[in-house]
Amino acid sequence: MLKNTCLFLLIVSFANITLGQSSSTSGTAIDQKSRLQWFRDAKFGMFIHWGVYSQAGGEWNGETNHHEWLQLTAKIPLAEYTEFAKSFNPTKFDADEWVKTAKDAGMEYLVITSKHHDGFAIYDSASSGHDIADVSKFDRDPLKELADACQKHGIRFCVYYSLGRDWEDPDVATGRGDKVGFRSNLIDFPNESEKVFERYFERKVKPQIRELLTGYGPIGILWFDTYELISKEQSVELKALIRELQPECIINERIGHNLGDYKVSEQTIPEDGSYDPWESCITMNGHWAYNKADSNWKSPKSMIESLVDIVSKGGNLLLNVGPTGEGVIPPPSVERLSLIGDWMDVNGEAIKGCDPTPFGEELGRKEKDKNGKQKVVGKLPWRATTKGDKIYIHLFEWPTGELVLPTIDKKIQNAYFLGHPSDSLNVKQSDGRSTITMPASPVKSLVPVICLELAR
Ligand code: FHN
Repeated sequence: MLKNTCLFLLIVSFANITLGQSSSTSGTAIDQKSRLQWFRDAKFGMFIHWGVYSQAGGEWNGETNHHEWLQLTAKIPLAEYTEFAKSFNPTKFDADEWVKTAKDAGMEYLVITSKHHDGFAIYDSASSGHDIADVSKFDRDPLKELADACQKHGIRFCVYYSLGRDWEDPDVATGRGDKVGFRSNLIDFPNESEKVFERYFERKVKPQIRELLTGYGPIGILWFDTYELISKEQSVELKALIRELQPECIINERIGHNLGDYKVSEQTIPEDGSYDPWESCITMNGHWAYNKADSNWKSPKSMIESLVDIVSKGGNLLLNVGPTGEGVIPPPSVERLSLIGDWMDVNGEAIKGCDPTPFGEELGRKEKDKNGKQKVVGKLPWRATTKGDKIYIHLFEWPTGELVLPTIDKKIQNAYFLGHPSDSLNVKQSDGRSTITMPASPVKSLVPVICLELAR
């Protein structure tokens, strides 16, 4: 068994593992490896984009392609947006329902947008008047209820926080060079050069991060977004604050300045695998927040294939839902998550706690096309994950007759489809190849998984 593909980059950042010492809430030292262990085993989480903007369902003045950037894309002055926030009253919001939907899908953690770019906190933020408690009709704290429901159902509660964009605060500039102000509220605060990030950092960021890390129990991940113009010193200070308040809390890379604990890829799955922790965050249709006009839903099979592809490359999938303004996760999302959950019920052992592929040739190889543009060719319609003495082969297409795999230098003692442990498959290992005879009729599964049990 050897890692022989050019695409599987073996990067072990020792710095990450050895130097990341800090003490836990119980004062015991925490190393980076233990801090990240649950995340590395979890593999699959729910991303939730929800806030005042969800009420509009993407529609404003007849335009239907708005989303969580509504205040900016619809050019809504802050006073009018705050007026709009007053009607935010998600009476159908049921934290237990949301968390159960995640759990039943086989997800292990949940990341909720505590404050998105509109600067509106969907929790009771003592340090800001631009929050659900002070502005909206809704007299409950959704974050508190979600944190409690996560605790109850054994799901890690995590929070998203828009770090370098805030369209309510007068001191948040964005962009450099020809992009100065490109993601700023220039309607209420037109002069970018007057904006002093440090004022916003002291007035809003640090107080709110302290609120989130002291008022909602254990926070699994602080999922920052769009760090924009935060300085290295400020990112360092913020990380120190988080390590002090919750040493076990994981911080994603969007704290800025390479100070995060893991890398994020958005709406893409890297071609290369990595041993460093990483996560792909992906939508189920074309939008993060609820957009009632968007029915471009991905198929459950394609989302399972994405999960498998990501785990086979050493990563996590953070799959997004955009609940409505009333607080309901759209039925097309719930239906798809339920089918993914059915698949995880049978095949979850080939995902959770697994290591990346032992092969690599299935990921294809890089080549330059006639215009010199790099592309990946020769991908095979299967992926592999491993756990101890088992290799799991995930079939994206049903092979006709037999499946030929690369060298496996240990004897395959047994091979069967997950869900069918007593139907052993015929395996032949010779000339550097392992050949598995496929049953005549395909196994009924969106992505059938073969378990290969190897001799110790
Ligand atoms: O601008 C945001 C966007 O609204 C969304 O939250 C995504 C999720 O990762 N992050 C930013 C775009 O990179």
